[in-house]
Formats: sequence, C-alpha cells, structure tokens
Amino acid sequence: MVIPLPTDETIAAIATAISPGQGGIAVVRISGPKALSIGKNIVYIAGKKPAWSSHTVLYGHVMNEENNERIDEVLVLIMKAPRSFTGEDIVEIHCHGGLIAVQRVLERVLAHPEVRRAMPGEFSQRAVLNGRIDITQAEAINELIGARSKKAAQLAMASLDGGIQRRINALRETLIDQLSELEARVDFEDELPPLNDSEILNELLKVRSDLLQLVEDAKRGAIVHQGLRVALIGCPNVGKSSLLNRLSRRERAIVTNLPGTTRDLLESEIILEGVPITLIDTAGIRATNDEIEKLGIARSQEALTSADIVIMVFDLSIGWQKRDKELLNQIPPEIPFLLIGNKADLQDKSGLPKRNQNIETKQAYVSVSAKTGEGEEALASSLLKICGAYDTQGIQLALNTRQRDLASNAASALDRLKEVSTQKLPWDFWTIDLREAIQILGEITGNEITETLLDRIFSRFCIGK
Ligand SMILES: Nc1nc2c(ncn2[C@@H]2O[C@H](COP(=O)(O)OP(=O)(O)OP(=O)(O)O)[C@@H](O)[C@H]2O)c(=O)[nH]1
Ligand SMILES: [Mg+2]
Repeated sequence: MVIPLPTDETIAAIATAISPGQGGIAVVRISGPKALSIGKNIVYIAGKKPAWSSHTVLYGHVMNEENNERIDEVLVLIMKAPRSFTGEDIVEIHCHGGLIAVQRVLERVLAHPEVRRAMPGEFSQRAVLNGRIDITQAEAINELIGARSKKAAQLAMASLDGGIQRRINALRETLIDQLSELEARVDFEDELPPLNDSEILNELLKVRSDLLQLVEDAKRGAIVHQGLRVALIGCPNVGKSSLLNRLSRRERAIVTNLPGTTRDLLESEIILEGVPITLIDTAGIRATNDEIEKLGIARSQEALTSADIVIMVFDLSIGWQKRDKELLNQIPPEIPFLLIGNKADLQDKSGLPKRNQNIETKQAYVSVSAKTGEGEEALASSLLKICGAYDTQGIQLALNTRQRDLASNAASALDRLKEVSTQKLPWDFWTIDLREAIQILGEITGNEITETLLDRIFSRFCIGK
C-alpha cells in the first residue's frame, strides 16, 4: 500500500502500547491541520476557555456528546507546527491506560469527520517528509522501541542522534567534491590544472574502506539487535535443562535424574554482553518407544537444524560416548556449535581426563558444571566468540540491513574505479561509478528519496509511530 505523500489530512492513533490492565496512562496522538480544532471539540475544559497555546498542558475530560457521559479524565499536550514531532500541529491526549478507556477516547476522536486513523509509521513518515528527521533517524525510533538489550538501545540512540546521517553525509560530501573536480575536467580540461589520478583514487578508496568498516560493524551490530537462537542439544540426562536454568538464573525447566525428563522445547531469554540470546532447551535425543518422547525428540531435531548456534552437551561423569559422537554428526555443517562437557564437579571423582581423548573434533570446547557454576564465564565468552559478537561493545554505530546493503553497494561502485584507473580511462568514465555511489549513499539518509523507498521503510513500522 502506498502512503500518500505530504498531505493536509489529519490523522490519529494510539501511540502507546495497549494491554489489558497495564499502563497508568496511554496517549492518543492527533497530527495535522485539524488537530487543534478536533481537540477543542472533544475535550471539555471546565471554567474559562483556555488559549490552547503551543507547548502547554490542559486538564479536562473527553465527553460523549450524546449523553454527556465522561469517557475519561485527560491531560492534553499541544504542540503547534512546526515545533512538533511531525512538523504539523499535534494534540496528544493523555488518558488512562489499559484497553477500554484509551480505545473509547480514540473512537471519540475518529468519530470526527475531519480525521482518519493513521497508518503504520505514518507519524514518522510525516516527520521525515517535513524535514524534522531523516530516514535513518526514523528507522532508529523503530530500533530503539524494539531494542532487547542496553547495547541495542545505545546503538539505536546513536542513530537517532543523527550519528549515521552525519557519517554517511560526510562520506557522500567527499565524493561530491571529487565528482565536481572531475566534472570540471570533463568540460574544461585545458583551462584547469591537471589532476593526479592516483591521488583521487586513493581518496575515493579511503571512502570505500570507511564504508566497508561500517558494513563490518553492522554485521556485529545486527546480532545485538536481532539476538540469537541457541539450542541446547544432547543425549538424555546430560544436564541441558540444568544448564538452561543456571544461565537464566531461575528454575525455568524441570530437572530430574530420570533420562527423558524434558519433552517439549522450552525457551528462555538471556542477555550476554548486550546480546539477546534465546536459549532453547530440548528433549534429550535417543531411540525410544514412548510416543510423547518421540514427538519431543522430533522437535529437538528441528531445533538442531534451525538454531543460529547449537550448544552440544555431554556428560563428563560418564565421558564422551558413541551416542554423543552420533549426535555430533547430526549437526548441520553450516551451523556453528559449541561443545560443552557438563558435570565437571563429578569428573574429578570419575577419574576421566580433563579433555576426553575420544572427542574427535577441534571444535571450541568448554567444561562446566551446571551444579556449581564452574566454567560458566568461559561458556559465555566462547559462545559470543563463535557468533562473532565478541566485541560488540566497541561498536559505536550500526547500520541496519537496508543501510548496510546500500553501503556495501556504494563500496562496490567505488571499487570499480580501480579498474577504470588501471585502464587509464578518461574522466567521464570515473564520473559514472562515482555518481552511482553518491546516489546510493543518498538513499541511506533519504537525500535521494522515492515513494517506493518510503513505502518500503515505513510499512515495517506499527501503528502509532
Ligand atoms: N553433579 C552434577 N549433576 C548435574 C549437573 N548438571 C545436571 N546434573 C544432574 O543430572 C540430572 C539430569 O539433569 P537434567 O538437567 O534434567 O538433564 P537433561 O539433559 O535436561 O535431561 P533430559 O531432559 O532428560 O534430556 C539431574 O539429576 C541433575 O541434577 C552437574 O553439573 N553436576
Ligand atoms: Mg531436560
């Protein structure tokens, strides 16, 4: 669906999360030229008629006109254009939270003929179209709201502060400067001092390597945003559920000394060094005649092939077994995995060597005890190392997938200039790739804006943003 471009329509939506019994207050946001008149029409304010001046708060009631019923007691926040989020007149009605009151207030607003329900992302889209924020900042709002760890929120905030916009614009400016030099040579070669092509190439390749660095950081940043699904896999009774409980710091899963305790997948979310990780406990894999257990094992097998990372657990108190090896062979080669020897506290008594000789793999290996907590830190850092998220703390800016793909395309366009330079082609050949890189970088920030681009970006937002 294509959202109509700048418009004189007035829109409204609930801007806060709605959930039964939750939230002391909720906010209904109205934006557009009729926002104030609608607000005045539906909010009754006792006493002398107030001025509804910008950046003031009024106290009143949303009324049902037909029977004079008070729908809710509210505060009204007025922000006149252009000093508002969207750049238009905004009236925010702060009413009570939960489900009913806020819905009734919104219905009352929408009953007004001069307003319609906002589409997903439409407030942010108007903010972009009216030049209040650029596209990277609008995307950052979405990312900040969706952040599942402190680091993800910090990265989103850096982008909301204009970090990505400034960085990309600076690189784009450098390219534009070079392009104008080159264009001048195309037209007036004889009248201008000659250009040194290797100097220009170096300058452009510097921009390229900055872009590639951003792409690299973005890959690690993506893990911080999206998180990882990590499946705990192993034979029965090796301590998978005990490990899940230890890592989640709560008794999430049932643990017993009977093999075959876990029958179903069970998820628990943890944060490791800012990376949100969904741990998935699975049923111990073995041949069984128990129908319920069979179904559970089928799910384990599914988790084994669909997880981002597999933690394969075996029992150190009995050592590495043939059945462990068989299971290890079932891990698809493209899925990174970490081998964990559990029950290290029992191992000393069992007299088995620290790293069991029978493990025929050079895979990352950590020995732990779910009982005592021994080896827990080593487990966490090995896990982060495997997923390439080891140094996420060092990242200051993280492009999202859309921005990353564009940055990488721009870098490729610049890369083609190496060939142009080697072949000593005339300046107009340089300008082709350079212009393309400039155009692509413009798409990141929205300098080169198209309706399809806007539509693609904002359709991923939800209503009220
Ligand atoms: N001493 C010791 N016992 C452990 C450790 N980890 C687990 N156990 C015990 O091993 C038994 C099995 O633990 P679970 O966590 O249920 O094992 P599981 O791999 O989830 O087993 P299934 O769900 O049956 O596949 C329980 O009696 C645990 O208390 C450990 O590190 N040390
Ligand atoms: Mg279990």
